[in-house]
Amino acid sequence: MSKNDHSFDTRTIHVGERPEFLEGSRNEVVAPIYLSSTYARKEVKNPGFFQYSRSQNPTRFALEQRYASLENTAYGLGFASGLAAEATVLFALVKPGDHVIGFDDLYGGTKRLFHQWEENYGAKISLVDASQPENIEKAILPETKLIWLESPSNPLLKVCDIKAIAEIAHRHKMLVVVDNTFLSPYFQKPADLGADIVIHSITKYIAGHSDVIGGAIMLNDKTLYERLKFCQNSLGVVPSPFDCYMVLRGLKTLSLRMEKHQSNALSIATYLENHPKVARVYYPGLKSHPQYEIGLRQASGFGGMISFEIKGGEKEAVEFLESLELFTLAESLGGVESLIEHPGLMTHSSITAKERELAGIKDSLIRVSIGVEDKKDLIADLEQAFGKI
Ligand code: P1T
Repeated sequence: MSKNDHSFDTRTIHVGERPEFLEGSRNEVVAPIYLSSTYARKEVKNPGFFQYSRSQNPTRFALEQRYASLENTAYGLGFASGLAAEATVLFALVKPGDHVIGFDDLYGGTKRLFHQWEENYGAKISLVDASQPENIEKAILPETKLIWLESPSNPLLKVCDIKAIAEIAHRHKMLVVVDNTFLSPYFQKPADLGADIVIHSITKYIAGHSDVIGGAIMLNDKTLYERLKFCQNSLGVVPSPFDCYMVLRGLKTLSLRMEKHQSNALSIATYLENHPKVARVYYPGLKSHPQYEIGLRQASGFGGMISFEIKGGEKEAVEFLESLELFTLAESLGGVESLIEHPGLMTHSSITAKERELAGIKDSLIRVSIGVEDKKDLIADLEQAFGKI
């Protein structure tokens, strides 16, 4: 039985941990961190598997095996950040004159990267509301190469039908990229739904402890993998061995963490939905969410991210955020500690106010990454902060 035949929870712990090249010679239960930047060869023309750490490194190799295993794909690639993974996909696949269709609700840094690609490299990008698949179909041009999705999206938690969009894309010979950061492979496996490329900001749930910046690409197609691996090495956008080790370690508790993030989030979303000072709650696990049924069909859970609009505007939102004591006011998400932020002034400030308005990101919007603390303490902190405004 190979390690990849085991269930998801077992694979988060074991895949890659004891690579075959360790067997026989060493007996650590936890694989060491391989820091060497280069590898000796016995013969000039026979370099062996490891040559130079930018091209491949044993700790990264272990992690890439685990990435592939968890997303049910043939291949995994590690990157220095989520944005490094994204830039590599654009570098490898989007040339001047090519067209990309993106979800109109995406992480602000991803939109900023798209704008750079448009301005400096002559690509065309259209952002559409992908929660209605027909909007994708309408935006297709003869030169469209990629469709770029997040589901749920950042920060409005919109859900799109990955399978339906993949069918449209493949009919038109286009590729689908899904950023699976918000659910992690514990709750959703986009490649099983037809996505060609799965992307992660590893910084978030996969590493899980707010102490690593990392990215990943998982995919099945060998030619595409070889192209992306070539670009990973030529651009040099690789993670350090220490960061790879941190992710291998963090991943071992992914299943436990995701369950707790989700059960806390469901209770807190319900609390917020009933709060008199809250105008609207965005959480895919609430029956009131417009794409609740799609989420239920394509994922096994709804995750730990919630956004909500506070009654009032920016002033009330800022007062509320600055009154919290247990929630940490910070960008990022997916760590064990609860984080809270104002998308308009923080994570999505790199796009214009006009673009935020078009995407529906209001000044009263607050985004919460629910941690794994005791939910009673989290609700008590929210309650005292609501009391201050
Ligand atoms: O930060 P980095 O590891 O480079 O990942 C970028 C990224 C990509 N995709 C999604 C869905 C993301 O949320 C992010 C990063 N997001 C934040 C820092 C944030 O607070 O939303």
